[in-house]
Amino acid sequence: MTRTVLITGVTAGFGLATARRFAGAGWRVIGTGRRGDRLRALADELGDALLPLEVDMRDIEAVDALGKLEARWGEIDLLINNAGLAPPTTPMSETEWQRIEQVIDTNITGLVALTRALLPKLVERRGQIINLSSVAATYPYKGGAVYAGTKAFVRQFSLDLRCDLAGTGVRVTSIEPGMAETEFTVVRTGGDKEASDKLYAGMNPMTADDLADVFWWLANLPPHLNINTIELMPVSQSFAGFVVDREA
Ligand code: NDP
Ligand code: 8X3
Repeated sequence: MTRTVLITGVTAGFGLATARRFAGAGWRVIGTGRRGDRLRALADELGDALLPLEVDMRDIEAVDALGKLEARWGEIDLLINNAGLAPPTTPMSETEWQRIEQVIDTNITGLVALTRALLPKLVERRGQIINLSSVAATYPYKGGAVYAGTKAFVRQFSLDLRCDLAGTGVRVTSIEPGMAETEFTVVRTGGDKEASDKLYAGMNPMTADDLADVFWWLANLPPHLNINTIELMPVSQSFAGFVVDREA
C-alpha cells in the first residue's frame, strides 16, 4: 500500500533530501515551502509522487487547510515538521524584532497549528510525527536564546503530545541534530554565504542526506516502537565548558 508523508520545507536542506528519499522509495510526498520556483523544480523532478504546496508556516489559515486535503493526498501516514530557521546570533537587543518574530511564528506557532490540523487524520491512520528540534534545545550557546527556546519548545511539545496521544497508536519523535551543512546558516546570517562556508569549513558536518537516512529509518520501524528523542552530531562537534566571570 502506498504511504503518504507531509514534509514542511522541501525547498532546501533536510526537507529537500527527505522528499527525494521518500518519493524515490515509492511514497506520496506532500511538500511545502514558500519558494514557488523551487517547488516547481522539485515537482518536475519527482513527477506525480509530489504534491507541491506553496504555504508560509506563518499563515495559519493556509496551514490549517493542509488538514483538509482530500482523497489519496488526505491519507497522511507521516508528518515531518521540518520547516524552520534561526535569527542571527547577534545580541538580542541588536537583533531586529521581525527576525525574532519570524522564527517564533515559524518554529513554534506554525508547527503547532499544522500538528493540530493533521491530528484527526494521523489518529485515524495510526500515523507518525517527526518534529525537528535541535541540540540547541539542550546545550546553550551565545546568541542562541530565541532559536534554542523554540527548539526546546519543540522537544517538550513532542514529549507531551505523546501523553495526549496515548492509546491512539500515533508515534512522536523529537529529532535533535547538531551542525549540518544546508542553507540554515546562510538564512541565519541574512544571506552571508561566505560566513556559512567558513563555519562548516574543514569540520565534516552532517549532511541533509544523513538526516533523510534517519527519517527513513524512523518511518520504517515496527509500529509498536516509539523513539522519543534522537540527538545526533558530527563527530567533529562537541561541548564547551561554562563561562566564568571573575569580576561578578
Ligand atoms: P534550510 O534553510 O536548508 O531549509 C529550511 C526549510 O524551511 C526551507 O525549505 C524553507 O523553505 C523552510 N521554511 C523556513 N521558513 C518557512 C516558513 N515561514 N514557511 C514555510 N517554510 C519555511 O535548513 P535545514 O534544512 O538545515 O533545517 C530544517 C530544520 O532543521 C529546521 O527546523 C532547523 O531549525 C532544523 N535544524 C537544522 C540544523 C542544521 O544544522 N542545519 C540542526 C538542527 C536542526 P522556504 O524558504 O522556501 O519557505
Ligand atoms: C542548529 C544546530 O549546532 O548549528 O540547530 O546550533 S547548531
